[in-house]
Amino acid sequence: MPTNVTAEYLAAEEEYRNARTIPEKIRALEKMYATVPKHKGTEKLRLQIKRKLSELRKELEKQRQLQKKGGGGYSFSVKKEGAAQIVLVGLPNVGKSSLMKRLTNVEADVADYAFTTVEPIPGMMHYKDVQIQLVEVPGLVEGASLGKGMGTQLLSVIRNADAVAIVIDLSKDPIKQMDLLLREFERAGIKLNRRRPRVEIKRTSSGGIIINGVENIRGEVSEVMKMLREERIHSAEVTVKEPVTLEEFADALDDSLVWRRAVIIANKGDAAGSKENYERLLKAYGERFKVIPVSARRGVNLDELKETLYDLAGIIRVFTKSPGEDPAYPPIAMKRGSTVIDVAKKVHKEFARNFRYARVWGKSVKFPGQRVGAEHVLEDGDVVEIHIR
Ligand SMILES: Nc1nc2c(ncn2[C@@H]2O[C@H](COP(=O)(O)OP(=O)(O)O)[C@@H](O)[C@H]2O)c(=O)[nH]1
Ligand SMILES: [Mg+2]
Repeated sequence: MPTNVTAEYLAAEEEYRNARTIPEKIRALEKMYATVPKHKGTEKLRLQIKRKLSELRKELEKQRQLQKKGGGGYSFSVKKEGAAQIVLVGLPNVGKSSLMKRLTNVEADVADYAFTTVEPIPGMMHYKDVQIQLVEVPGLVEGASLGKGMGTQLLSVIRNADAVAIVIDLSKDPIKQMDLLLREFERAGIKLNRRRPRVEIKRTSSGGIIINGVENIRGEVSEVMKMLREERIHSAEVTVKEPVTLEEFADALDDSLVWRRAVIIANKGDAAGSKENYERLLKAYGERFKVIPVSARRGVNLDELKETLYDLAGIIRVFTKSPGEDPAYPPIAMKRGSTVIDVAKKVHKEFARNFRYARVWGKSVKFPGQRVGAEHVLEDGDVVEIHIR
């Protein structure tokens, strides 16, 4: 135990020792983590706390699964439809249902009191020839991740989605809302607009641990070895592709974490005080999140919102065509980063198997009808003509 911890830390540690339930333990550990002085000498301690938190998070999830099997709990999972699934998350009463009504085909209930919506409600947003599924998640409340108000179920809906749209009410303090939401996400192991540190782990059947890029580890390598042992990785080729701290290395190893792209929808832009609140929100979170101000009530800025959600979905539209014919309609929705061969596979197995080359028109090529190979990466709106043997 480092000697230089604070009284607050010791109190939190005492609380942890006395904690009996998993949520109590999690709260106490979070306090410990928050009150530990951040310097080199406490790095191992912080790692230990994070590790314990990750274990508890997994345990909580396991309990939930068991409850579900026993018929004692609900499962809120929403079947994915369309090209991507985006969840709308926020506190109660921020205007999620109103936005669903504006953006999709659902008849969502809008009401002036909290907790109108008690289970996730999906709806389809049709934009640029693509169907994107939006899911309204019932209002998150403080402690949701610890099981309050169906919180763990709701958070698992969020974990399963492709991307997250956080809805903030500009008629109220936006920072308070964000702090509460981000704390719940953090507890649930959902990382927004961050990416998994680039550490690759290839398990091998023998040969022990080999580390490539060891100079990228900003900390003691013996700690890394210990983490791997604790994860029962005894033989593997580990490649550290960018500089990482020990905590970042731990995050890369932690398979209880999910990494998702997110934007902030700043709603009620028509309300009193909304301008100041928007400025505050932008100042605090504008670097990490795209913030898009709207008014669901007045229908303001909804086209830009659709464009933002489309972009968030991370999909591209690809039009296929046969030689001498016009492009087929509608286009196929593909994940961003998809290649010509990915499209061929989606069209027909034979196309992929007998692929020779393709001609492409659009943003990804230098001139119209350019001849490209199987691994050519496509862009939104491209037209592809596949030539087979
Ligand atoms: N002023 C204003 N009120 C809004 C706006 N959007 C929703 N509301 C109101 O906020 C309340 C809650 O809306 P609702 O969509 O049910 O929120 P939810 O609980 O997040 O689904 C209702 O009284 C809505 O009329 C908006 O853009 N401006
Ligand atoms: Mg609602």
